[in-house]
Amino acid sequence: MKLYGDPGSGSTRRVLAALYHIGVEFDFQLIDLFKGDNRTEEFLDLNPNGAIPVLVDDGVVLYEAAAINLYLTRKFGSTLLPQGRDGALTLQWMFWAAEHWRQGPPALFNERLAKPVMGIPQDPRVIADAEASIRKFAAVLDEHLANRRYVVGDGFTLADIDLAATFTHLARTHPPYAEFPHVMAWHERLLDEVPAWARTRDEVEERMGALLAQFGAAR
Ligand SMILES: N[C@@H](CCC(=O)N[C@@H](CS)C(=O)NCC(=O)O)C(=O)O
Repeated sequence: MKLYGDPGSGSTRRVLAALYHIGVEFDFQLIDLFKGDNRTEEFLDLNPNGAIPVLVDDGVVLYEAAAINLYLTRKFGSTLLPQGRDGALTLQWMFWAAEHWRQGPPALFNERLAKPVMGIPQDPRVIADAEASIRKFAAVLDEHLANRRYVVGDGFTLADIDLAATFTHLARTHPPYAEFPHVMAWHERLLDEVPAWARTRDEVEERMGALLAQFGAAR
């Protein structure tokens, strides 16, 4: 089994967290977006979108982190996708994360991290729209988490992974999550209680630190 990605990428992190949590052995191939590794003919054959992560296993080539994680949970029978009703709720939150929750944060990544690194001026309107979207959906998640330790049931699932992924560049992109105490407390709990989540956070920070130092950018 081989994963193509970058430990600094929030989407790659979702799959790495699942692999570590399940405890699967795998090979890792770094796809450095800044070097254009995602635009080579070889990589585009795996994912014509030129995006990471990609998993190759036994002749199966998969892109989209959520699809890869669903494949892994089925292959290894992991509780990351619970049975029955909680399984349906896990899927509900994964789709919600893709359709709503993860819309604003990539815009903040572009405006507050990528553009300054490339010397391009920020667009305050894009930032305002992204923050409005984040606040709208964070209010829903905050209420859901008011009396819960995890997003679904009483354990870590793919729903937590897909939602918590937007915390990956928190220190660099400043989404207004601090206004939502239950969301903040849930994310802290994941870092405290789920070793795979803390490990991927550390790997993100190490990779981003090296990348930003390379570009001479302040973190
Ligand atoms: N919906 C995809 C998103 C993948 C994605 O956008 N990956 C980013 C890195 S986090 C990427 O490869 N960007 C490079 C590009 O699209 O050119 C998933 O969940 O896997």
